[in-house]
Amino acid sequence: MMRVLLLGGTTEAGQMATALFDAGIDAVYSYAGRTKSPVPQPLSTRIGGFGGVAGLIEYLGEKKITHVIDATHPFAAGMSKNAFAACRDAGVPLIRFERAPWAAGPGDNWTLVPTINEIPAALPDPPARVFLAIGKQQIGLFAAKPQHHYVLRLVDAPDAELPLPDVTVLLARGPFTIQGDVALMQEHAITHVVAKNAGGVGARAKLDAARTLGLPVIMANRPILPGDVTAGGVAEVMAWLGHDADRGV
Ligand code: 3Y8
Ligand code: NAP
Repeated sequence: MMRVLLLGGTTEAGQMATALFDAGIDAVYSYAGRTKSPVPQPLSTRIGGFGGVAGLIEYLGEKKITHVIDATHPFAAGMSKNAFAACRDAGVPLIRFERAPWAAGPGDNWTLVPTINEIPAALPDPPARVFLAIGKQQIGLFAAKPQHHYVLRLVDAPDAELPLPDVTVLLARGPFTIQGDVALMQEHAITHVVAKNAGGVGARAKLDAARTLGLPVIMANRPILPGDVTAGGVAEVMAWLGHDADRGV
């Protein structure tokens, strides 16, 4: 009997959840528990870590999971690596949902750096006004460049003092719009935009807004993830499960 574990936390995972639900497939949606009130999903939902690879192997056995879909964010490298190792050791088939990385187009002024760690060094020395749209997990890196005014966009209010002397915090959860991001950048007189190469649609607006305003973007490339069984879309994953998305069970 098929039972799917869907590792979520992205727009595409939400789309995957709807397809699984519509096909009547027994599936559970998994959030890490990073945000206070995650978007509800049509599937039964679990929240929180598994307890590393060993914890995930135990979960797969206990819940009799027959397939795992890794639809986590391209920067959720820890989860993807754990899922790969646990599924390999437990002999459970795994597919990773891979959204295409963004590529610069005409009018874009992007500086690509290998990882988030290299972003502060790519910022100018004279004081600038930087839109930091990378969430809050790596904010500490920017304490190396305290001279800038940072505008931070977070999902939840920070629970601790931010390590930046000159910062404005905006609370918002995506997906975002170009108009909204143009207005935000104008209102805060942004001179530089910082982003992760997340791909997908939910975080794309700020790049189009930056192009509209002729602003430079400093972007971190995504980590290399294990496993070569990947899918670029919901229908491909459903076919991998042996279900045609539009035919249902
Ligand atoms: C907890 C689930 C949906 C999913 C929506 C996508 C789109 C909007 C854009 C900006 C960039 C950022 C951040 C972002 C986006 C979608 C998607 C995406 C970027 C939620 C969610 C969870 C998270 C975790 C959160 C991280 C943070 C990253 C904010 C829910 C809303 C910056 C990534 O406060 C924290 O600790 C936040 C942590 C991981 C990155 C970071 O390092 O701080 N996402 N985001 C998931 C869980 O618990 O498992 O609350 O509903 C999901 C979404 N965030 O169904 O509509 O699919 O990417 N999320 C980035 O891309 O750079 C915001 O502001 O422009
Ligand atoms: P991460 O660094 O890759 O993973 C750290 C640990 O968090 C994992 O080892 C696991 O804990 C737990 N975890 C992560 N995703 C989980 C999930 N979907 N279900 C259950 N446990 C999970 O993760 P992250 O980058 O902090 O991302 C956390 C969540 O936010 C993910 O759902 C991801 O899709 C979403 N998200 C992340 C980003 C981003 O920029 N990183 C952007 C948008 C959405 P254990 O080891 O205890 O199992």
